[in-house]
Amino acid sequence: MTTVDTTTLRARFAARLSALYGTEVPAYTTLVEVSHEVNARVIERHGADAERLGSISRVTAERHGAIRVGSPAEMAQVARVFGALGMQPTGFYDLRDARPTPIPVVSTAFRPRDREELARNPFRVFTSMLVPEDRRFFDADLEQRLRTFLDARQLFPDELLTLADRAEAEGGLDEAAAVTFLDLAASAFALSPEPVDSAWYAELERVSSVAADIGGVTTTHINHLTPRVLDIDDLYQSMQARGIEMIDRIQGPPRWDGPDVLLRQTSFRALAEPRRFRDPDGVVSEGSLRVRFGEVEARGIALTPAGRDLYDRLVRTVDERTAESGEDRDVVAQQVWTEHLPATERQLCLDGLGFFTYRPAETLPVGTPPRDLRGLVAGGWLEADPIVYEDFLPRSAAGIFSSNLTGEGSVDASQGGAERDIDWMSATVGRDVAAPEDVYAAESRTSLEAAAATLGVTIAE
Ligand code: OOG
Ligand code: NI
Repeated sequence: MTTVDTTTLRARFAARLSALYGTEVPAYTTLVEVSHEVNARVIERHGADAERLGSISRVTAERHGAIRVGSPAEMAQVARVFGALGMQPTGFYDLRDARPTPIPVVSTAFRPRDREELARNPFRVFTSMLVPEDRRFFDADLEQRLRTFLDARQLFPDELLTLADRAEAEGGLDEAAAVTFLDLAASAFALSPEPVDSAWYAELERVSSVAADIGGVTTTHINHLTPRVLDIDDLYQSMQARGIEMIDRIQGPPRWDGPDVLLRQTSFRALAEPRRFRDPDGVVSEGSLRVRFGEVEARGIALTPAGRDLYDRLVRTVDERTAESGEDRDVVAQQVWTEHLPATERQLCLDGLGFFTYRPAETLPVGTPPRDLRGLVAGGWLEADPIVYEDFLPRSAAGIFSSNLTGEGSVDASQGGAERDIDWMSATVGRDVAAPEDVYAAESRTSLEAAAATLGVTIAE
């Protein structure tokens, strides 16, 4: 019996979700088409250089999904489904203190962590869960009713979870079981035709439309599925040229002449989708909800903690200068970047701001190699290859959530919030939630140790 291994399962699942989402949100198909055109143009312009942060086959298949669940029990089940696909919880994001609009969720991203696995298929899913215990959003009575509602629903059928556990334990499934697993998994994320209880949905919507999207219905669904492009400015213009109205800017770092870092994202709001509603008198009527998205992203180099601190400082500087001068944010950001960030990838590496892997240079200099990383790179002993940023940005995530809101919601800042952090998330999913910077640092260190061993040096730092 042929075994469908973890990697193949993940690739097939990503392709299934993409096909499903395309039938649900037709503008997504346009977005994918335009992304392919943009990527082909970049490859034509820059050749092999364009693939420095990922091969064209990886980038073409690359997607991130966003889903939302309601409770720790549901989160733990999601972890099992993604565990079967080789996707591990990575990073912790608390959107409850997002500005300008707090969102009552905390999140992690399920993704492969291993470089080779990422190269084969980098599918990742930003997964958020409600915090009904947070008094800033939900009073005791609403919390109680919300939890009762969430406890009564089942997002993932038992058969799916059993197959997921088997796939994870055995590193794959035979073809027949794989087909069943993929069918069940994809349909768990499809939009349900079940009528929405309109009074319950509206009550939650008064708190937050994200709360209603999660806790107002008995199923979950993909909120968006995001392709990756090699030139997001070209993509933005090309979509507008096709008559699709984009949000007013690209989020994250600006376009500039230096190295791309972290993540740039932009999106359009999907059209309202027909949904059925059940009114308090039991009558079912046709209505619509507008909660889904077309998002697209371009990825850059992962930043070290020092690089990330600098990034956060630059973002604040851009905020301040934009507020003071009234100039366009993108123009200001480009100036600030040019003033403070190294203009080359090599300098980003030498300044310890970006994460890189290292390998011995093809032609080594003569003499004795120095014993420090900087000296080895500067002296031409080591070649540095950038590590691509595989995670998310809290501020952009908050932006995506907010552009999704139908109303302002209501937050009572005088109330205490429930404590949530990465350790709480680890306990909830029953797996270690890794901090992204630790994953990048380990990869960088491993490559450096191997390269140093080849050169016969012991790094002194
Ligand atoms: C998730 C928003 C975060 C991103 O790309 O930053 C996100 C959501 O809307 O559920 O997907
Ligand atoms: Ni997203």
